Amino acid sequence: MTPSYDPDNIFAKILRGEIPAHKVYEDEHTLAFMDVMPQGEGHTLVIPKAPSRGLLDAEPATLAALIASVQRVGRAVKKAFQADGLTVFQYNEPAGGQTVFHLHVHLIPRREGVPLKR
Ligand code: DGP
Repeated sequence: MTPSYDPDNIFAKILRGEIPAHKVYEDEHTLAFMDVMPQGEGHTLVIPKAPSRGLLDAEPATLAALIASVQRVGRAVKKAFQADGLTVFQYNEPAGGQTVFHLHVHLIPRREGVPLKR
């Protein structure tokens, strides 16, 4: 069974302003900030403000707001880093690669011929 949402996760603390983050976009429902362990230049995370653990427990309205921000932030980071493309991915639960248990989407601007760091 999937554990319930833990309000002490690191992204919830960023949302509450308890720990710092390099924020690049914010609206009523979402926040975007730079990843502290970037797999490429411009690696950005977009999160909903609603307390969802992952994709599978999120409300449809939360996902609608999230994907709209992913597109908006994705366009901006691709332009800002003069990228040729954009990689977007998202993990769920430890077996799925998730390490921070507040729903988040990774955005990495990509240049032709430049691999991700890991
Ligand atoms: P994952 O749960 O595997 O999708 O990855 C979580 C990502 O969050 C990972 O790329 C590193 C990043 N991260 C972890 N802790 C912090 C933090 O305190 N601040 C920021 N900005 N990013 C973090």
